[in-house]
Amino acid sequence: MQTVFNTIKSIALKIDHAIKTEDLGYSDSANSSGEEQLKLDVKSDYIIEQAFKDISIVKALVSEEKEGVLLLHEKGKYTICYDPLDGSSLVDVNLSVGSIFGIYEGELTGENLVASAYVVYGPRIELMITTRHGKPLHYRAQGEEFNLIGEVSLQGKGKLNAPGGTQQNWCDYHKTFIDDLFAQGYRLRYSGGMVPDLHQILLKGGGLFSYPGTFDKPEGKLRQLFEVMPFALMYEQAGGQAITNKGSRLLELTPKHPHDTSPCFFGSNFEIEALKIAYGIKA
Ligand code: P6P
Repeated sequence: MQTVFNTIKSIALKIDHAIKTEDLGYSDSANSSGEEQLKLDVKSDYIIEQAFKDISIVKALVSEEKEGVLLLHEKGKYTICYDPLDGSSLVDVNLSVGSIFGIYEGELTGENLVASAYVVYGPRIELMITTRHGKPLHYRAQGEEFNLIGEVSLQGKGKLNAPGGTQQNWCDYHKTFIDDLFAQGYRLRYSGGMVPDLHQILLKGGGLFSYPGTFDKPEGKLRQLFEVMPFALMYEQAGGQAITNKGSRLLELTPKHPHDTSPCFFGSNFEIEALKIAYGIKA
């Protein structure tokens, strides 16, 4: 597994360089979700594929930017599902973006997610890594080296509220719940980039990130394999919760298609328990 993490560190340095030096324009292609691809999306995907292709413990790759499964090594142990540059449309307004990695052993289901990692490309390059054991580990790049900053834990209750999705398409009880958090004094922290938005809540002690089912996207927008479940593992290992709109753990999801999405809620225990009440999941 350490080989995978070391490879992610080298990927992070290469993608950060690409962000800072390469063309921000659109390519002439679309990804498997039909979204226009930036040249940076394609370049970041290429960097990741090239980095893992000679790592024998990596059986296959599944990219948010492509259809299907890329088989690398028949006898490999891990399948890595990744979003190469999540929130890439924010690069041209100079906001932070990120790469997300889910490391699966066996079938691509939540229970087989054995580790996850994400990289934040911001004023500094930051890396978060977790397995099923222990707290997430926070690293910061200094030149070509990643220095360990420490373990990350969520407090029981936080102060930040990151409400995703188009508000006019929220259901009434979701809007009431979100507005009530603000009425309690929660601070709005939402950039439209999942990685920096969830990173901020983790590092600032807690709160809630929500991307609900909406009238236009009943199954939510965020992808189970590449986005939702890797962060669900991070939040659970940090002492928080990560659930669906039905109250089940996101790590119990079993995607039918690699690009399946799910409504998702990540946060400290207090906020998640309050959401369960607002959603009628618990009394
Ligand atoms: P909305 C970026 O496009 C992304 O996939 C995530 O990084 C982010 O959390 C979400 O979409 C933002 O979506 O609908 O709130 O703009």
